[in-house]
Amino acid sequence: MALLQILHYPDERLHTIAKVVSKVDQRIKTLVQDMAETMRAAPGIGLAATQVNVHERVIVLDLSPEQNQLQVFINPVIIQKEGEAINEEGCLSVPGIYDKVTRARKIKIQALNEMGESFELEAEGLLAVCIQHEMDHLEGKVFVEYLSLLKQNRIKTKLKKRIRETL
Ligand code: K1U
Ligand code: ZN
Repeated sequence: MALLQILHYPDERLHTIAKVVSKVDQRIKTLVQDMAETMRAAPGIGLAATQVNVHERVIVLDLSPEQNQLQVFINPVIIQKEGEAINEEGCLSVPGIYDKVTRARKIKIQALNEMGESFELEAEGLLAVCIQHEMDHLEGKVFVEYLSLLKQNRIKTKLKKRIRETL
């Protein structure tokens, strides 16, 4: 397994739209394992392939306290949405920034698992928030883009300053 580098906002590569995975082969299985290791090491509860500069429709999540219940979503599609909920979000690509985002309260998704098998899942609460947040990454969207332009510019300035200070 390998630790992958996580891209940081405002890196333009975070705005790439991911391609559909045509075959769940050994390359995708290795990517899933590397993404899981990278997410757990960060530490985080989710990761989209876009964040590690791989522009294919792959998401990993682990919301368990022991970090031992990996959930894999390949080519995820939202097939039902219900209601609205506002939740505080964070992002490994926007370190140290947390803010409220409005999303669907309940969703039903269809995806492939790491064996290439199709499944459907109903989600609400943190699971629904994370799935929608990670699916946005696959569309090239970062959660701060739901915030006002003033907030987005402040975040960009802060993160660029942090990058300069670490060089
Ligand atoms: O996409 C990402 O960068 C992962 C992100 C997922 C997420 C969390 C909360 C709301 C929406 C999306 C994170 O994992 S941020 C870090 C985090 O939430 C966390 C880290 C350690 C322990 C518990 C939570
Ligand atoms: Zn994120």
